[in-house]
Amino acid sequence: MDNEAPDWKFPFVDPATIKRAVVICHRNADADSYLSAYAISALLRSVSRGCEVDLATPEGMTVLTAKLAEKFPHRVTEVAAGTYDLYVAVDVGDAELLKGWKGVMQLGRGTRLLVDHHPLRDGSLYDRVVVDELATSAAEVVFGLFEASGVKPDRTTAQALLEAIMFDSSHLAIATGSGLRAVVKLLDLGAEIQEAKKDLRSEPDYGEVLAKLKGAQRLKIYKLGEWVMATTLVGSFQAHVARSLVFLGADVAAVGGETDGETRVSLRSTQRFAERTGIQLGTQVAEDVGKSNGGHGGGHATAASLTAAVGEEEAMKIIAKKLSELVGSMPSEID
Ligand SMILES: [Mn+2]
Repeated sequence: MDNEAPDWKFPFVDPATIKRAVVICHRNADADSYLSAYAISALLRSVSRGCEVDLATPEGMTVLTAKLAEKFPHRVTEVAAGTYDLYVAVDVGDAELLKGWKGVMQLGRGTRLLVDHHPLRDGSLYDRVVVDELATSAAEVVFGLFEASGVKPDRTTAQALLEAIMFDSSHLAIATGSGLRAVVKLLDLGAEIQEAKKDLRSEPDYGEVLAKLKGAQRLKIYKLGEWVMATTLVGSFQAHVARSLVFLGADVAAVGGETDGETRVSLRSTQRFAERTGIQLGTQVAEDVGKSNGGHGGGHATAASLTAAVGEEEAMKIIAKKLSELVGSMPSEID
């Protein structure tokens, strides 16, 4: 090999060597993960003509993502078929969320990339990582790859990126300057905000409605110093229920449930709680509690989740204890 190898842009290897690639979402792909993967596939096929790209969704996708996948169609595979020259994991956070694809990537001969906006905890699976923790969506990072490559996304790809950014930024409410700049450029490329809002609207899901109302019925309220913590148990939709409890006024919410022989817990807090206490739910609570109880965990400052090998009641006690240690105040239950 020539010592003065050219400085390849994305995918950071000679594109001519890539005949077959796979872009992998996190388990139960959400809109940001799927649409970012959809756009990466378009970028790959434009820098490596004739390259065949699979899009992988380990354990399927959410209801909204399935609807978006009809508008932004791509060949999707849940499990690996054959070998790949390139693996691109997108929006995954913890590599465990790649499920069976983690092992496939470890054994595969292809180049392994990560494109993400979650804090990187362990990059050992990848040959190269492109992570921007300040981005509110993986799609912003993907758009950055288009710009660095000098490739203009077509109108459909620009629309997909806009919808992913809007999905992950609460319709731009929490978008940062760089996110908004990306949005303006996508609009210039033909993407439309109204169309995005319409596409991201989802029909109420009966199971989700019941989970939220049952979660409210079983609610426990605690005072942690000056903060209000809400906890509850539901069999599914833990993340939706946790978000609803914060919407109702809790400073921090923990929602657990036992599914498929493991306990899953979703954590949410307000921005105000994160800023005043300095508590990062992803690294300081979810990762710590998950790891020390036979599971995994991770996420962002105000939104995180974990799995644990202890019962749901026990998991909630451990989380309450962890949060009270971090806040520096014993929990007192309000009835
Ligand atoms: Mn995301």
